[in-house]
Amino acid sequence: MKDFDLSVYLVTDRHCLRGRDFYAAIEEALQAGVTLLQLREKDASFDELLEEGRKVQALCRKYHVPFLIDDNVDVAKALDADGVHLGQEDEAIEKAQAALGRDKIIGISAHNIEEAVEAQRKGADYLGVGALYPTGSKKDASVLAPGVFRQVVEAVQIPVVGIGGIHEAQYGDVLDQGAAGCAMISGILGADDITATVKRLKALAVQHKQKG
Ligand code: 3NM
Repeated sequence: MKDFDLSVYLVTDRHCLRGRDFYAAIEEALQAGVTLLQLREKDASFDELLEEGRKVQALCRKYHVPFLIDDNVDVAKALDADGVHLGQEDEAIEKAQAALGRDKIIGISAHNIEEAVEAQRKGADYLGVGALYPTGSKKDASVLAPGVFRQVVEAVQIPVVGIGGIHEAQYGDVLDQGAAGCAMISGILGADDITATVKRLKALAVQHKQKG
């Protein structure tokens, strides 16, 4: 049984660190309570990803946080990561399931109801849906039309996380639209105070759960 908590989901990007050390910033976020981590380093080579991945995975294990790899099933397999996050490439899910086995977490990016329903049918464990707000962290991200996020959440039974331009100020609104959590780069790694921010996000998630 896959057990994961999407509520405060950290996606890495070494370009969003505001001068901080990559591993120190990640460890600070994990220690403060991030619930899931995705290594997403678009300009890293296979070998760099393996090397970085090993270090980040060790940190994740220390804090008992599942460790996912963006877009690279081979690296996920080599590291025995807890899962992958994939885009909309043909047969992405089938290939990942074949390579990694059925007990790994597979997240899929979806941008509309059709993609979301199809990803669920093929066995995705969760969906990342965005961009919800303008973001400087992904050049080709386009902001979804109002209402699409909620429609996607209502169209599927698997959990959905919001992504794209989400900071503390938007976090509660995204949960109110039915999200199981938010995936964030700059909202965490670029925060003035990573520890305080993650702790406040966690508190908001708990409050939201209690609200029902
Ligand atoms: N995917 P930040 S937006 C990795 O829309 C990613 O699918 C997106 O970074 C999508 O939290 C995005 O700094 C960037 O906005 C998220």
